[in-house]
Amino acid sequence: MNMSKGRVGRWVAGLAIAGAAVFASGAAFALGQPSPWEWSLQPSGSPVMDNIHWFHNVLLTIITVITLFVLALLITVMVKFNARANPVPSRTTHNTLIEVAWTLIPVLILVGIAVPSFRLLFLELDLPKADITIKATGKQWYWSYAYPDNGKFEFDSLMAQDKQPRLLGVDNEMVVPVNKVVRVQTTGADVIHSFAVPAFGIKIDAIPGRLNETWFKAEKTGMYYGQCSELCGKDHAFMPIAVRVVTDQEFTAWVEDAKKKFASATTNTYASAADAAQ
Ligand SMILES: [Cu+2]
Repeated sequence: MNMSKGRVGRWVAGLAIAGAAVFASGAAFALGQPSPWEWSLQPSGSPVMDNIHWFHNVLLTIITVITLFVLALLITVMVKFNARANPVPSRTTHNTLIEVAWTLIPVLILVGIAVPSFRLLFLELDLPKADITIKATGKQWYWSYAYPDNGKFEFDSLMAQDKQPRLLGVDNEMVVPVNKVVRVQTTGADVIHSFAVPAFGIKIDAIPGRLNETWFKAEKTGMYYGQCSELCGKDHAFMPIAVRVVTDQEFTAWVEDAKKKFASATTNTYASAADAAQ
């Protein structure tokens, strides 16, 4: 008996140490990109992601309490009502109070989950008035970004082998101003892709012949990375999304540069999207 208690004690101690190690390594969380030993969501960079974090933690708490409760019931049944401990079983078949409780309580829990769940869905789907619109076109295998509000230029964004973080760095980043509502419209030029940036809490399919939209508001300047999240062919894993969030002045300056730099590179995605729709 004492032996097994000691073993359980060592187990618990071992788990605690492992947990602490994971926490310590997690302390080096980088904003906007995955980090080694990451075991939860990326740090939030937008109001939507703040809400996703909150909802995730609430659900995790509810699930944990329910699981522990069921575990306690199971252990009670195993210890108190096994054939040896309880040779003459009770012949009870109904208990109105318990039956009402085990119906009503789960219903209340589900309703309690549904309310914030719908609130979050509406937050994600109801676009606030946009300060800037960017059209992201998924192609095999890179992204093109068009800035219809800022001079209609468009450019391609390809993974850059020589850039860090590995497999996430690109040659031409998507640039957006900080604390502005950015409307992202997505479409696919060939097959279905998916535009996803975890720190902003966005993931939306880019479908040929259709225009989807989502939004984010980056609350801090810096780099934010995402990836195509729909299996789209051979180089699906190598079409990262890199978003550089800058101040208003930096954004204005970048737009002026980009207009010149990408003037000749302007391709006709509107035409190709129309082709795909036919
Ligand atoms: Cu893709």
